[in-house]
Amino acid sequence: MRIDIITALPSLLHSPLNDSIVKRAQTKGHVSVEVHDLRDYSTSKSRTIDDYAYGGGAGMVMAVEPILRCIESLQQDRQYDELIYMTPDGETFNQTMANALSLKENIIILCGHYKGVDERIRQHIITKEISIGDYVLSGGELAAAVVADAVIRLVPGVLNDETSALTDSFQDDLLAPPVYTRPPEINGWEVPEILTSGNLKAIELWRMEQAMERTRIRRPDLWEKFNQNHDE
Ligand code: 6GU
Repeated sequence: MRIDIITALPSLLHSPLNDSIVKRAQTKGHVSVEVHDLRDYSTSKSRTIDDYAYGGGAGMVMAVEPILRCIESLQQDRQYDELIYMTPDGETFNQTMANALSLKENIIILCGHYKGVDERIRQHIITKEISIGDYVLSGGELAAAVVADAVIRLVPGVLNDETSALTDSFQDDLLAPPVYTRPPEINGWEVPEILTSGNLKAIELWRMEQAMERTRIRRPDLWEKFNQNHDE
């Protein structure tokens, strides 16, 4: 899979995409992530990418031309399955969207800034608009890093048995059960006996019960969804 991220602030993306699982996914060749500085596609000497809003009012608008030039140059080399715009008024990101995006071959992620991009880019170029939740960030970069991380770890081959996504929270509409490691007791705090029993069937059952109980108490909305899917 290839992910091209277009941004006015490339440095905000370098650190989150160059560590841990996301870095390993790139070195192992499962994914390549390229960050593009929108200013490189400006036509002005001062590398401007924004302009005043028509109709007046506070705040600048990201102009059509640099974005078009950048996207068109990327499209010369490959076809893109999805052109995503990161914006607080997009569809709220979730694990289902992450799963779907992890199956795509090539995607572009455009990070919004200032008052956003000229509406014509959204109307004619963008195929999907994503928000990561109901709060406002200074720009789409951190949101793009969140989406890229969630997607990359799901790309086939990226995770091994130990880090398998199958046991993640949300993967089956349930939160993950609690986990413990050595020592078996510290400060009088004990590991649940069943986990040291060696009874694999009983442990699996206990984890399922814990996951269900946790979901019921913490996320009644997910719990309802889980029950609907398991009623049929
Ligand atoms: Cl995608 N962008 C910005 N600026 N703020 C956000 C967001 C995106 N998602 C949630 N808040």
